Amino acid sequence: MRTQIAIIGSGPSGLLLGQLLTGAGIDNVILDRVGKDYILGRVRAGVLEEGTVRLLEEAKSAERLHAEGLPHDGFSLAFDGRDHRIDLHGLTGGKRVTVYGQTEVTRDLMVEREASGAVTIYDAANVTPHDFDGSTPYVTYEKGDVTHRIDCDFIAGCDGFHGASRKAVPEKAIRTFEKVYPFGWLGLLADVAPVNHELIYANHPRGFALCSMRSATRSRYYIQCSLEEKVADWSDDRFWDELRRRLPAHHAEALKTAPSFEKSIAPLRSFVAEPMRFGRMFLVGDAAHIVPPTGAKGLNLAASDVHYLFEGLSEFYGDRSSAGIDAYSQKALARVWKAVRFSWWMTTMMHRFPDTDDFDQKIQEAELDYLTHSRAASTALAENYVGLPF
Ligand code: RFL
Ligand code: PHB
Repeated sequence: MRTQIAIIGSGPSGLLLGQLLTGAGIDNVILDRVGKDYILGRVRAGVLEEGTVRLLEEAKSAERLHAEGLPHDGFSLAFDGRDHRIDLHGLTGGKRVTVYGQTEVTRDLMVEREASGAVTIYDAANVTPHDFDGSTPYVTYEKGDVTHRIDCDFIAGCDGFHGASRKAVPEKAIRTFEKVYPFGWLGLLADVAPVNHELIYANHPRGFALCSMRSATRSRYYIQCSLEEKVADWSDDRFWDELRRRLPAHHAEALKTAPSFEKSIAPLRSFVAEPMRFGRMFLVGDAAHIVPPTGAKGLNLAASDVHYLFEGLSEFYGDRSSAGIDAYSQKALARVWKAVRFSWWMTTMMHRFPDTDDFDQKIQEAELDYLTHSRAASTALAENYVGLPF
């Protein structure tokens, strides 16, 4: 088989890139090591920046998002028993975010891809990029007992943090930066009305908590937990009790509960691989970088990478200029590092660290106090939360 762009990974990065390329008449094939249902079973991000929504519109996959997504003009920071609202809309001159689950984004992109007739190969084993250092790269994969080969012009590594693309790069060609946090998030999904119409990020002596949602009838809640915790040890009742303890009293009293239908623990990590281009292979999204979910940036960064790469590839095929693909890594990384900084900062400000001493604790409290009483500081938070321009 031959295509122009072989895309490894059918998560939001791969699917969004695929849709934009197909729309521009650039042939592409997507390969994923798992099946469609498995991908749609993953519960992840919930908050979309305006730039991400714009790209989904460009990919003709935003109809349901506009009908069902929830526009949010602000969120709450809760600490010391109180709520402090961050007025995203007012502080950023009219910007907002949209609450719409990653699962739904993925589903919408898959539906559009199927309608377009573009090829997706699910359950492809041992997907491997080859010869991206030269001018004739190709990808191999196994299906049944047969090894297949796809020749292409470029490879897009959209295969997430544990994917094969980054691992195929020789060690001396890549530099990585990493920070692993000493806790995780235990998340729960339940069909019950959210405790508040906007998100609540809570800093509490017992640990961080986040009240988010997927719709007016589906809530997504998280609590900070130790990395040794096992999901099996967390009954729904234990989760609800712990969440209540970490919220200001008026929210704790208003919290409605229902049986959960998903519970999982996610570790928190900051990670960046540099550069994001290796000859004719590009890394995109989580394949190149990971942020802790506190700033809601992971999926949105994947979208901005896709934007830069799509621009570069369009220029390559349209104007026969490689200026755009040559600038991809530098442009993407400049935005990535700002989101890495923001996510690290918000994580540090909102969580309890096991080795925090009294001094660190006082600094955290002063930071929250300053943030919520200074318009300049609130504006900096809001500007990053709604997403830096791309
Ligand atoms: P994905 O989604 O991991 O998709 C990668 C795809 O590649 C496939 N794959 C392979 N295919 C072939 N061969 C291989 N060897 C392969 N290895 C992997 C996988 O099966 C998969 O289908 O990466 P992508 O597309 O770059 O998308 C990134 C986002 O998924 C991620 O950044 C976000 O989910 C992060 N995130 C959040 N981001 C936000 O912008 N806002 C949020 O509110 C937000 N909340 C979150 C989050 C992530 C979380 N977890 C679980 C890590 C909340 C949580 C709890
Ligand atoms: C979510 O709804 O899953 C979510 C929302 C905001 C975050 C992280 C996750 O910062």
